[in-house]
Amino acid sequence: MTPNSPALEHVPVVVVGAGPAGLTVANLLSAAGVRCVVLETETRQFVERRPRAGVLEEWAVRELEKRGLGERLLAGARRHTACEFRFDGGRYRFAYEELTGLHHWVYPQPLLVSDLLRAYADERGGDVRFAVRDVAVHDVAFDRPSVSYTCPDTGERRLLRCEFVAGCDGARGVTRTALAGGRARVARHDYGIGWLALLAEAPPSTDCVLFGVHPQGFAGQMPRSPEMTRYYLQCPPGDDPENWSHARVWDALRLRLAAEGAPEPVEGPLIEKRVLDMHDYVVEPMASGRLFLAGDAAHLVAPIAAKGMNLALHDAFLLGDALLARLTRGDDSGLAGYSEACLRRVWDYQEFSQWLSEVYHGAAAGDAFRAGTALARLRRLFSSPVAAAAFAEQYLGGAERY
Ligand code: RFL
Repeated sequence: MTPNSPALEHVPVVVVGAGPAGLTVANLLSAAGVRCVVLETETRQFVERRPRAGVLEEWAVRELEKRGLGERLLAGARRHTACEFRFDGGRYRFAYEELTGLHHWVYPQPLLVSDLLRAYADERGGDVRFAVRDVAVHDVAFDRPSVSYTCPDTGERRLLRCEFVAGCDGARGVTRTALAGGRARVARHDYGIGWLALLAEAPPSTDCVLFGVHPQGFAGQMPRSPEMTRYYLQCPPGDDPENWSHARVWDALRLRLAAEGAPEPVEGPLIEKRVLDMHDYVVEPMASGRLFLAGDAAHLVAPIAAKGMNLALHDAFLLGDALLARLTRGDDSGLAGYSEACLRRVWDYQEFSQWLSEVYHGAAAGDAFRAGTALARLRRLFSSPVAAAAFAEQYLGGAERY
């Protein structure tokens, strides 16, 4: 090493990103005694507060529990057994647990991230480096890849030499671009729709998720806690959140979620207001050489069906297990089949989100034909037990095989 070269360390695995995917991989490794370093561009306080997802599928929670990561979640999460559709002025409760025996768990993503950080960093003394800058991945085509970054305290450039890199840095990360020199295929889908995503400091008006299908646009209510509710309002893509005053938001929610005999949304301060342009992508394959992507770094699913965090966890379980098999037993089979095993569920969930998008947005498409077929899809859920069972299975991610 020359005096100007970056400070060098060796570690078996570098995990880029301290979201649900990266922290789950890190926990699996550290629980088995395999060292890793997690690099994160934000501060700990920021990642523990960033509001996002809230709906977890039962298989994901069971898997966290099996790995000793579910205790706090099971103590604090709420079980949801039904959702409600509102259309044509009526309310239609869809009791999915009765159909499948499965339910959703509602647990805000920042709480899950805190639990995972506590288990990895506080309880096991795992290495997470927050607020790092200029992360770059090198030489993933070779046996000794490395990851470099700038240390926030000293401004010094550091180099971590490793055997494997887990790219868990989300939709805006850098690891995706290091895949096979940028030659991975990225399949994209743009819905041409925006959602105004809102967090209200107010209790939900009902105990369950609400989907309002209305000619003026979709509206959704997702309870997060007894004091906090997430709402969505369909809007033009690229809309400015400032176009949505407090009064306009609550008028639109009342209108689009209105139904005979239904309580109105409970008004409260809006502590988050941002426009999401609804789009999806899938990177194929999710791995190249010594780099393995997991979660939003590899695939984005618009939050239409609340699938993103579940997929991130699914990847992380597979990747953690596969890395352990390789590093502790020399068994390469998990890593070899990793991308394919993840993508089967990813594509299934993408297809379901696309199907559901038409149900939510068809009525407001300004096209009588699309409005008619979207309504037919909705009615079928409440008239055909077979259609209802199929929907419930997809909504809960409960298929026996993907
Ligand atoms: P994350 O959570 O984005 O974590 C990535 C981490 O990497 C850091 N990072 C970097 N670190 C190092 N170097 C770099 N160059 C870096 N660049 C970025 C970031 O700071 C971050 O800490 O990705 P991960 O782990 O893959 O997890 C994915 C989930 O966060 C995401 O899929 C869900 O939030 C999606 N989603 C939902 N999913 C569900 O399953 N159920 C839901 O109910 C649900 N609701 C939602 C959602 C996403 C939403 N937004 C904001 C798009 C609701 C919303 C509004």
